[in-house]
Amino acid sequence: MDDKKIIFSGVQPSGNITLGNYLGAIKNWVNFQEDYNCIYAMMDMHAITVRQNPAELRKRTLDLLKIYIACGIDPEKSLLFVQSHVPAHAQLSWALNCYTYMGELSRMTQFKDKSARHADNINAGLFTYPVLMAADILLYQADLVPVGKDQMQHIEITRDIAERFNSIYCKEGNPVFKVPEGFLPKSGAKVMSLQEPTKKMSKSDENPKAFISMLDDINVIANKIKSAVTDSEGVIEFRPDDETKAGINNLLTIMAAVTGSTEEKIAQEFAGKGYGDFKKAVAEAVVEEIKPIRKRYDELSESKDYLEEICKNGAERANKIASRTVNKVYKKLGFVL
Ligand code: AQP
Repeated sequence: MDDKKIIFSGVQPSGNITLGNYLGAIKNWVNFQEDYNCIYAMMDMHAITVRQNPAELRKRTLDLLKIYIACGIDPEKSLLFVQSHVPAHAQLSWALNCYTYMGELSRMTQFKDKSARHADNINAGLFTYPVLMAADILLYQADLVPVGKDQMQHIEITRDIAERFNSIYCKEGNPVFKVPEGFLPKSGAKVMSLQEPTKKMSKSDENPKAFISMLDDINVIANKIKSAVTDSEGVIEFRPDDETKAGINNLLTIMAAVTGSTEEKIAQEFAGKGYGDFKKAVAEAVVEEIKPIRKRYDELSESKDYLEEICKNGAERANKIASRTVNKVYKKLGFVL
């Protein structure tokens, strides 16, 4: 490996990828590829913390790889792999479980949200999800983890676990784990639901009108934006601290993230215009962004062998890097090697 810094990130194939996943994470991954060693995974092991249909999970995992590539992740530049192809994730996760406290895990917002939404299946995996995520990141000695805002709490606990482990076992310096930093995009770090704009846009939302899937039909995307919940004030202004403007704030954020402008500038451009015109413009901008991605995605659907080859090569390379970290950890723990 050269001396470039390391980026690690991933998405779980727990549903069709949303505009939120794209703007909060994947879109930003593309830009890192020149200056960093980038590692991006399909996080299928995380997806089973809620019940999945096996055939759909298998399909969505490969669909996710197609989306990564269609969005501009280049398999020649970035290391792409399926999480379950690398046993070290489960191995390190178990070890780190023994260095993570119940109290820390019970404070995690995602655990609280998901256990409320899946009250019939509050499994141990849902509770220890952040430990597996810590293992994902620490295995590759990542410097930077580009994520959406909802995952920042999990980056914090990853840092705590890494620092704790290092302080117990690496007193003489030479830490086992690099302590990673989270990285948020300027706009789009938290894209909200189109129907309940005080809630995050999620791919597992039961209401399909609440989220835009990157695989939605182009007309469906435009219609979902046009029927997004706003307010009755009729004023296009960016007021991030005003909950009554959550719908308009969200559309401004989406437009800013897609165009590379800022919410304030866009609000100025649309000052005095009606919500109908504004929604139409947001829909057009989003469709323009997604259209070429869809085209490339459809082309990739014809290239099964190419995708399988990427997964195979990715798994080989990832296994090599990850098993090095697991060996270091096992040695520190006192396991017989
Ligand atoms: N609404 C969002 N806005 C911005 N970023 C988002 N991310 C998720 N939702 C938004 C970011 O996308 C990356 C991948 O997320 P994930 O699939 O690993 O898990 P998640 O955060 O739980 O995403 P979802 O869509 O809400 O999935 P479900 O419904 O299965 O729980 C992460 O970087 C995340 O921050």
